[in-house]
Amino acid sequence: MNLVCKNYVLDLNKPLVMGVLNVTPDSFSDGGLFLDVTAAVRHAEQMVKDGADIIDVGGESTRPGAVSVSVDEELRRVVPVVTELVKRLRVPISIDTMKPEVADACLKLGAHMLNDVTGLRDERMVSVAVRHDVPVVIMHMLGEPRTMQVKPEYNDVVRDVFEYLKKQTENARAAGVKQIIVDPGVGFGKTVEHNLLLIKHIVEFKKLGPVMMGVSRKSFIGKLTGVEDASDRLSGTLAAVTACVLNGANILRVHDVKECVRAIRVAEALRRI
Ligand code: HH2
Repeated sequence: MNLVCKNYVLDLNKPLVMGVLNVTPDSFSDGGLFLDVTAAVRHAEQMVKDGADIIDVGGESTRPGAVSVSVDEELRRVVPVVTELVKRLRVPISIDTMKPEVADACLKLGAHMLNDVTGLRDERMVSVAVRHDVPVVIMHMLGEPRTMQVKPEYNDVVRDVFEYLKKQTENARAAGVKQIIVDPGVGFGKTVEHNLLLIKHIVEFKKLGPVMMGVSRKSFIGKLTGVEDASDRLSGTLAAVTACVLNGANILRVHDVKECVRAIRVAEALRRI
C-alpha cells in the first residue's frame, strides 16, 4: 500500500519515520530550539539525512496544560519555515495543526500532509483536507490540551479510542477524504496504563487504516524510568518505538531520528522473519 503525498509516494509496507520539527517556544521536550528559521531548516535537513521519511512542522505546543495560541501567531511561526522546507527538502512536509486557517495556508504553500491532533473535530478542517486532497492523520485526544491530563477516564480505553477514531474516519471518508492515517494519541488524556494498552493493541487500530504512533519522549516513559528531563528519554523511547513496530505501527513520529531509524530497522527485521 502507498501513501500519496502530492508528488511524493511513500511505501507503507515498511515502517515510516516522521521527524518532529517544533517551531514553538514551549514544546515539552525541545521548546525554543528551532524558533529561528535557519535553525529549523538545518534541523529538518539533518533529520532527512538521518533517515526521516516525512517532516512534521508544528507551531503550537499541545503538551498537557498548554494554552492555545492565536491563528496569527501560529502562522507567523510556521509560514516562513514551511516556505523554505518546500523549496529545500526532498521528502513530504506535514503540517501539525488544529487550526483550519493554518492548515490551509501551509497546504497552499506546498505542504503535503495534514496532522490534526483533534482528529478533524472542526468541520472546516474536513473541507481543507478534501480541497487539498492530502493524507490526513486523525488522532484521538480526550478533551483539550489544557485539561486532558486531569484524571483521564475510559470504560475501556482501547474500545473507546477505537470507536472515536472509527466515527471520525467514517465522517471524513463520507466528506471525501481519501487517505486517512489513524493515531490513538499516546499522552493525550491518558494514564501510563492507558498508553501501554494502546501500544499493546495497535493491531486493533489497523482495522481503520495505517497507524501512526507518537511515543517519543512522552511522559509515560518518564514515569516508567524515573527520568524527569524529557530530552533525556531516548532509551525509553527506543524501547517504546520498537514495541510499536513489532505490534504493527506504520508511521513513527519521533524527535531522535537517527537513533530511532536504527531501532526501527532492527524491529522491522524481527517483525518480518
Ligand atoms: N504528539 C505531539 C504532537 N503532535 N501528532 C500525532 N499525530 N501524534 C502524536 O502523538 C503527537 C502529535 C506532542 O509532541 P511534540 O510535538 O514534541 O510536543 P508539543 O505538543 O509540546 O509541541
